Amino acid sequence: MQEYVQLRRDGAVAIITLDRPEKVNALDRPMLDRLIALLDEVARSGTARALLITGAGRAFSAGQDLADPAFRIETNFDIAAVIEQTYNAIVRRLRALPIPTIAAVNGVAAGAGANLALTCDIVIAARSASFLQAFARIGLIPDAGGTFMLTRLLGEARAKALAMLAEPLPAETAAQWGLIWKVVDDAALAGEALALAHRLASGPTVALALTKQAIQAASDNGLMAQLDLERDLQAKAGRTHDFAEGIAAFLEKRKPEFRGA
Ligand code: LHQ
Repeated sequence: MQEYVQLRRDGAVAIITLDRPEKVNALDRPMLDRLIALLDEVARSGTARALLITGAGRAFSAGQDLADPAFRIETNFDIAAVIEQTYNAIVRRLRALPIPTIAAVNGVAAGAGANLALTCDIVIAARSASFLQAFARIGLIPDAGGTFMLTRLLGEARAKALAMLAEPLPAETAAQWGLIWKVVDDAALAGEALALAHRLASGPTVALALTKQAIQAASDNGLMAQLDLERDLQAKAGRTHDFAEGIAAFLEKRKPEFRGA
């Protein structure tokens, strides 16, 4: 059976490709289930030190496959259950994964496809890419964490307009607005994203995981709680080999060799 989501390894980098280009990588239930299984595999392996997610062909993902037989309005399917079992499960995994996640947005990212990209820690996009909160076009609200990410990253004014108007946001504007990390020329995207993933994969993995945890917690915490958390997580970082290596390398004026522990 053809798999529409692929996982491969490039050294310490795990690469997940949404690979259904003829349907602009629209996500049907088997793809979503496989994506969950692959995220679990990456987490379980314990050897991947960065995860790169991208799309095959001209799009990143068109979001939910609206033609999926498992998604038929007339069967009165349980939309809440579907969301919990698929998109919410994916967002929870991406946020909890203790390695940096990078989305390389190669083309349009629509609906839940956009919001899965925005859930990644670092989003790098091709200049021709765009982000489309398509939900209002079909009478839905942004899901897959969209209302959270848009509001936290952009503020209510832009979040509401993007969600209610459902107009595509060009990648360059997304970068100017702080929705994503950066834009590169289309031809450079794959190379730059992989280089970024390798750079992160050779970093102090434990410190990066703790950084991710602290920054995500900052959305919910006040300053006092965040100071407590930073203290506790820094204590953990301070017990790693990579911290000792980082200090030694600095004093010896050489590049550190982090081993991710
Ligand atoms: C598609 C799709 C698609 C199926 C293109 N489905 N076939 C979660 C769970 C529970 C409830 C519901 O919601 C969710 C989350 C969601 O994600 S809801 C939002 C779903 N996504 C959309 O509404 C986006 C729909 N797609 C589009 O707006 C456009 O296709 C975009 C802007 C993504 C790309 O436009 P184009 O570059 O012009 O490509 P196209 O429209 O020609 O699409 C190419 C083919 O892919 C075409 O098939 P065909 O057989 O005619 O060549 C499309 O029908 C198919 N396709 N999106 N979501």
